[in-house]
Amino acid sequence: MTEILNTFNNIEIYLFIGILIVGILIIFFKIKGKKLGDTKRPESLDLKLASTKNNLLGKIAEVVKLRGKVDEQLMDDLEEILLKADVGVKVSLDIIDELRDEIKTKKLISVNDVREHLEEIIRKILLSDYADETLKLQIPKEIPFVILFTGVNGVGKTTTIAKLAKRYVKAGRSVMMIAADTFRAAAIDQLSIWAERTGAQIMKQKKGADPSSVVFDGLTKAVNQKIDVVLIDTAGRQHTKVNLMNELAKMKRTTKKVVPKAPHETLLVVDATTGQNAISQAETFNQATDLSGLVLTKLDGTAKGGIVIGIKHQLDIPVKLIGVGETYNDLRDFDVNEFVEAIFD
Ligand SMILES: Nc1nc2c(ncn2[C@@H]2O[C@H](COP(=O)(O)OP(=O)(O)O)[C@@H](O)[C@H]2O)c(=O)[nH]1
Ligand SMILES: [Mg+2]
Repeated sequence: MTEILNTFNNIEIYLFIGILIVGILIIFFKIKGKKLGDTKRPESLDLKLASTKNNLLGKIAEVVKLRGKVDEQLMDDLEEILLKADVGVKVSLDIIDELRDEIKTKKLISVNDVREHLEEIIRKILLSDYADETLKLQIPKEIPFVILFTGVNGVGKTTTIAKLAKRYVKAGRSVMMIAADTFRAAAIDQLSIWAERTGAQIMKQKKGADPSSVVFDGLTKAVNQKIDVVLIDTAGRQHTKVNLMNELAKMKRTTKKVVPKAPHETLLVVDATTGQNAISQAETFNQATDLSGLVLTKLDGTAKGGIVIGIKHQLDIPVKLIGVGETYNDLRDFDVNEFVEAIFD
């Protein structure tokens, strides 16, 4: 009898231990799964651009439904949506003019047809504006590949440099950051931290040093050490705008003394959330220094992504990179087809 009881107890104990092990395994894999999730794949672009999509296509659909008929009021309402979404004045007018033409020639009477044509016009403009562009940053045969970053304070220059450094280091390239924003000590410190975190080298001097001399020393060292990619961080502010522009011009001349074809890219970083302000910054900087492209940051969570549609049309400077968040994964090459798909599909 006691033997039977003992066996019974043993079975219970084995069962208990078995359940315990299974439980521990489940918890272990759950925690492991969470850890893997931290280095998750980049989120899809349509999620990042959801606010823009709602603000543009969502509003267009709403107005079309509310209005219900094709008339002047509808045209005005649609134009207002484009302007409010920061598509830009010129391109908004062009889009509406073309829509009027199509309504006339194709005798459109249904509001849904009008909506479809409007979307098609926007899509066409974007695709044709970028038809001849090669946007991907290319490391030339002769290194170093030198990128000069410009832009006013707070737009995301330093963060973009960090993201790009990480991208190249991950791809096995050597990277040097040059701290040519010598206007603020904090800027030099911030860049140093990012260099350490990303595994890039850094060339820096003290606050107030001549930015061009930092650039000269950095590039000379980069050439000697056969560094693949050099990322130059510049100040967003000077005592006057003229000072700032002169300084940028001098820095450009200096890069050419060391690497004749440099800078291979002169990128202006602009903050998408500032809307039309970003366009006027691009105009000012482009007058002072030939820009090869734009980096449009903070497109995540802003409804002002319409700026992408207008900026190339208005200024003929292509968007080359977009910032859609604060992690390393959140700097993307701008791909017009992907953008169009994210907004329209
Ligand atoms: N949400 C979001 N924030 C960004 C992005 N790019 C930069 N930021 C933030 O913008 C702020 C200013 O960036 P910083 O690189 O210091 O600007 P800088 O003055 O131009 O060098 C920081 O808090 C960044 O984290 C982006 O693409 N999305
Ligand atoms: Mg900075």
